[in-house]
Amino acid sequence: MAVQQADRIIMHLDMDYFFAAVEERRRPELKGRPVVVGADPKEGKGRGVVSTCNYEARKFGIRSGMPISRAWQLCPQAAYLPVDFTMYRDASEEIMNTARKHARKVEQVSIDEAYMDATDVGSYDKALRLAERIRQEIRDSQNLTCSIGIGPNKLVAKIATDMKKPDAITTIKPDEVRQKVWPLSVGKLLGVGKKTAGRLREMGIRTIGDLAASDVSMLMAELGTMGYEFHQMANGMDERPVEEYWEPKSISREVTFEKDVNDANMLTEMLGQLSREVHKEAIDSSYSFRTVTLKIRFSDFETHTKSRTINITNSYELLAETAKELAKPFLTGRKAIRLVGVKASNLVYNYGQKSVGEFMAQPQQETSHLPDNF
Ligand code: DCP
Ligand code: CA
Ligand code: CA
Repeated sequence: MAVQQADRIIMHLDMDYFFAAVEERRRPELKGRPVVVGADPKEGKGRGVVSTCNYEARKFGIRSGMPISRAWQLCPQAAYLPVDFTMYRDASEEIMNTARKHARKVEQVSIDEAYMDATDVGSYDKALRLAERIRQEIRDSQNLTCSIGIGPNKLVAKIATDMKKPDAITTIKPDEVRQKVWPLSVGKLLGVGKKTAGRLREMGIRTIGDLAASDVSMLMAELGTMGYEFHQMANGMDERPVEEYWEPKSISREVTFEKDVNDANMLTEMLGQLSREVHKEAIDSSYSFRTVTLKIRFSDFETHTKSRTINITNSYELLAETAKELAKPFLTGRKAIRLVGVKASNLVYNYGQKSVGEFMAQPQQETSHLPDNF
């Protein structure tokens, strides 16, 4: 029987024109002028891209990710500033600390963005008041504005944030998904990029409502498991939890033999069994993985670990085969083995269902040239 998840209230917070806003705060004389943060424009000959720009610059058509030379063409009179990542990260930390004061669970998902689980406040009215307090406190303590979305899950909360910006709070209750989300373009859904949007358009699907009304088996025939996932999302379904710590996770099993083992067949069989258990946990918790690690400890406690990174997968065969291959050099019979272990890491959460879609590897679309640690 499927477990019915309790109704949740999720908030999504996103800072307004973040890098440029922090720059405006440092130099108030910039306020009201177009401000572009990014590569040096070198009077239009610069290479590199726009990180972000304030809303005045957006009126000229400047956007994140655009070549800086193009931005210069559109608006040479803007203030062009280099990226000062340390300063933005400091501001980000303060903002996340403010959020943590108010919400029991906070999951930071990028430098200027976080989900909060506000289920325990009990109602959408109270969640709205909480969001107002958070927005006010960020404004008072940081002198920066943010936008907050409130909804029954991460997906809807994020769509809510994007509906009204800057400096706004938007609520989408479960019974408002139809009215507020369905008219939006499919491109608003996680994982629907230009290419997929184009394919959907060819199928006559433009809005999220069109997608929700489409036949799911037809979508799956066209798009595979992604078709199923998009259909779920279009119907406002998203079970992903708010996870407080974004720690690199792994799933592992190991066994210490009662008596040291020297029989390669028996060891190979044990690796198969351990892989079976690791695989089951990965599937049960909707994870795929990229890295397989083998651990071997000999009778004299000499211990080795060996890892291999493969294409993202949730296949038992690939896991077991990789573990066995990694073990081969150790199964020479030279020394008896005391312990073997198998670990799957580099986990990727499978949105919605237990399948692998390419979009899972890129849950965020805004990482263009941020350093790797963000
Ligand atoms: N960023 C970047 N390169 C991109 C996109 C974003 O360097 N292609 C950086 C600069 C942004 C920050 O990440 O300030 C946050 O990105 P957002 O997508 O949230 O955009 P902004 O906060 O700048 O604007 P908005 O008010 O639309 O959220
Ligand atoms: Ca933002
Ligand atoms: Ca953001």
